[in-house]
Formats: sequence, structure tokens, C-alpha cells
Amino acid sequence: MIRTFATHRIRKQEELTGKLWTFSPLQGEHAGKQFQVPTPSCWENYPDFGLYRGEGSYTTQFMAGGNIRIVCKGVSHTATVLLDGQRIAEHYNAYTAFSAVVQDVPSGLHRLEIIADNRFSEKSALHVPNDYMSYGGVSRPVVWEQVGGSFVEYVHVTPYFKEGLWHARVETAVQNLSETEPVTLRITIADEILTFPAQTLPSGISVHTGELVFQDITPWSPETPVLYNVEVLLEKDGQTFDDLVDRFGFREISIEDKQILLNGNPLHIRGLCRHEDHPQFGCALPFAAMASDLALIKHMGANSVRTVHYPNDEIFLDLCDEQGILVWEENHARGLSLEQMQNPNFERQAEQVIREMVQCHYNHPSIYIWGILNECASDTEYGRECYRQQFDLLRSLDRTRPCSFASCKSKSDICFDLPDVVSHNIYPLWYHDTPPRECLDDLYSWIQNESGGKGKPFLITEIGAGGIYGCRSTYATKWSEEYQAHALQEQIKAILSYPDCTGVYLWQFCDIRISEEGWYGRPRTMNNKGIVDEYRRPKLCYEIVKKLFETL
Ligand code: ADA
Repeated sequence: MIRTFATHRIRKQEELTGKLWTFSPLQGEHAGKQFQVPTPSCWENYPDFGLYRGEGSYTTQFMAGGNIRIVCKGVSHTATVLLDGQRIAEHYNAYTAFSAVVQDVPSGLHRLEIIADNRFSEKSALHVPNDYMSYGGVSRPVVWEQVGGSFVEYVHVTPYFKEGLWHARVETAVQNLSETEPVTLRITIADEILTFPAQTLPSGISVHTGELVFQDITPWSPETPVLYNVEVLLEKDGQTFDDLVDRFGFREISIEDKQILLNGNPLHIRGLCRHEDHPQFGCALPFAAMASDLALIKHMGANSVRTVHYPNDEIFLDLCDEQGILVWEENHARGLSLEQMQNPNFERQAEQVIREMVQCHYNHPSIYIWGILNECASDTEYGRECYRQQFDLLRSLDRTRPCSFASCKSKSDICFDLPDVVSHNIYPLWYHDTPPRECLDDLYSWIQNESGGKGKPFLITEIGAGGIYGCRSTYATKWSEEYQAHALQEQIKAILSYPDCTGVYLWQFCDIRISEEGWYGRPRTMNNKGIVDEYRRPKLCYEIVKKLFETL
């Protein structure tokens, strides 16, 4: 399952994951041995591989012939893909999808091998030892598709409301491998059809754009998350030979008077930061686990998720679209120092994540904002240049959503003039003892008067405190559930009653595993600030969060 709905009615698509593959580690004491493992998965969840850092080969076989397209939704964190022993793709980064087309494959049985590598090195600027785990494995689904001489690569829909009617600007790309005959392109949304007359396609990618107007539309909102299909068809000699179906919602995001508006209504964010992490599945959560995370998030009274600190599995975004949960989606980067940002691979790798994230997730109505570079060196000139470049790139790819970054640099930040929304992570009552209200006053008055961020919407993108599940204390000592509940209560109350604050994201939904490589010396080698623990068992703070989110 790669989405929660069918993306093709015409094009043949078959999932290759969702069954056992052969796994073989390339280094370490088990090098060369073979194991049957489920996919998608992380090898940290196989017996004997809980701490393995290295390369792992995953193989499977499938029947195919002709032009085939292999789509990998995510391999952690560097992938080499081979078909019948021939290298067909390389990809860096666990959290974005990639694909490869192989033409004229002889009909019969074929062997697909994906070598995943989760090692840290100079080559990897974004996956570094960190306060979350970089797992190894084929961590998201893989499919193969049968394509002809040309096929639909993507479709992006931009809805907008004008003169009392909803409109949609549509952009679709067709990849021409070998088509010489004229092709007709037809795009349908809510019974309205846009037809591009038969044309001979140039070789490679061609982009086609058009507009549609609608009479009777139900807009998407958190309360009424109504979704529409966009269907692109390719036809030749009166026959449809390829298609692509995606979903979107009619909604516009704008900024006015320090507020973020969805179809004109101000958003009040009560959100949770969520890592893709589970003790049994690593970052490869199956559908039911994702859906049950979302059920808990909703039950807690939250209306938004921040996908810390990377683009999420698209199935999770589909669920958010369907259930009206707003999403802050961010590119991959957490807490990189100036030296780490100066890694010669950093800018290229970060920009690639941005391109792939926006390309793939453009249509999700739940995504109301893009975030970049959480807590990186936004207090340095070099860092500022990276932030500037990445915001420019984001805006060149998507003008319809605001963008932001979560800072921790307080009054030394020199980048608040760059984003549309000013966002800050604060930890009063955890990393320092300043009362939350005082901390907010100090930060906000500086933002308004000195930072360059004056007049922009203001979000608190992290608050929290460590609480170890089951650690109870009469005196509410730090790390106890009592202390965590108390700290969150004070933090949430101060923020949600703060004028001019658009809302808050709690750090974090659940306890998560962090890198073993000497990072922070956190108890249990876990980040223990979850509202639920890693098994999703609620801590004392759960009911407090729920009450405050539902009433404030
Ligand atoms: C930061 C960071 C998170 C996490 C958190 C913490 O603000 O963005 O990834 O490390 O602090 O738990 O201290």
C-alpha cells in the first residue's frame, strides 16, 4: 500500500513490498548471511541487528517486461538500486521518494536488489548522529509500474477562490520515452474536463498547464475535510493508455494581520511534534500504527502535527488530509551546527529534500506550511545564506503556502526577516527556570522590536519536559511524570493565552529512540518528552494536555 487510495485505474502498478524479502548485511559478524525479512521495515527490528550500522542488501523477484518504472517511497538512508545486477538508481535521504525507468526489459522473472546504507560519514550531511534515530532498511513501500512510450509523471493542482467561484490551476508533466504518435491529454476534476488536443510530445519531460472553474464545491477545512480527485489521462487513437489520479482539497492559505488564515478563517494551532518512531517498527510504521497514532493525536484534542524533522510517509499525509489534521511539514535537518552546515554536501542534499518533498506532497490540503532547517545555525552569516537560499527555492516551487523555520537562537537569531511566519522552540521549566510568560514576553518583544520579524504570525514550535513513563514522585522531581505534567500545564497555559500567538506544538507525541553514537547521554538512549511513551501508553500529562487543548 503506497497511498490510501488508488492512484491508477489504467496503468498497471504492483506493490513489491508487503511481503518477505531476502536481507543480507554486507558488513559485521553476519556479513553474507541471508535472512527472510518483512518489508517495508528497519533492520534494527530484526534480532541481532538492533545496533547495526552498515550496508544491507534487500532482494526480491517479480515478473515483468517492457518499460518498467520502479518507485521507492523511502530507503534509509542511502540507496543503490539494481535490476538484474545493473545499477538503475542511487538516492540519498531516507524521507523522500525516488523512481527509475528501465526500458525494453525482456518479459520474465527479474531480480530487484536495494542496498541500503545507514552509516554516518562526511558524505551524509543531514543524517548525522542526532536526537532521533537514523534507521537502516527499505523503510517505505516499493512498487513497479508498467509504462508505455510516454506516461504521466505528476499533476499539481492549485485551487483558488475568485469572484465567488472556485478555480483550479492545473500543471501536469508527461515523460516521453519513445512516443512518436500524437497524444491527447485529458484532465478531469469534479466532472469538469480540460482537454489538450492531440500533439506530438517532445522527448523527455513536457509540462502542460490549464485552468478549470467550478460551480458547486465544498471547500476543505479541518471540520469538513472534503477531498476531490484529479485524474489525468493520456490517449492515443481513441484509447486511454496511461493515467494518474491524485487528490486535493479546495482551500487557500493566506497571512493577514499576524494571523494564518485558511479560507479566510484564522488558524489556532494545538499541535504535536511527531517523529516516525516505534519500538517494533523503527521508522517504518505500518498503516494501522500510523492511523492509531493519529487517533490518539485527535483524542488529545490536537488539530495539527509537525513532521519533525523530515518529510513523512505519504500514507500519514493521506490520513491527515482525510481527517482534517493540519500539517507543518519540514525538510530534513535538525540542530546542525555551523560546521555541519559547511559540509560541502549540505546545501545540495538539503535542497534535494526540498525539491522532492514539494514535488511529491504539493497536493495535500492538510499541509498548510513548509518548515526548513530546525534549530540550525540561524545566528551566523553563513547559516543565514543557507536559510535564504532554501526559502527562495521553496517559494520558487510553491507560492501557495507560507514557510517558516523553528529557531532556538532567541535574540541572536539573524534570520527572522526571511520566513513568512516566525517560529521558536522554548523550554522554560525544563532547560531553564524562567517562568513561561516571562520567557514569551521577552522573546516576543524582541521579535517585534529588533528582529526583522515584526508583524508576522508567531508560533511556538516546541515546548516540553522529560517524563519517564512510570517514574512517579511525591515531590514532582525532574524526569517524573508529575513534573512533566506540571511543566506542560504551565507552558501550554501561558502560550495559549498569549495574544498574537498562532499556537503551539508540543514536544513531542511519543518517546523516541535516539542515535547510540554518544548523543546527549539521554536516559534510556531515548528522548523521553513524549506525551505517550514509545508503546503509546499515556503519561500523567495526557489528560492535562487533552483538557487544555479542548478548552483553551
Ligand atoms: C530541540 C529539537 C528537538 C529535541 C528537543 C529536546 O528543540 O528541535 O529535536 O532535540 O530540542 O528534546 O531537547
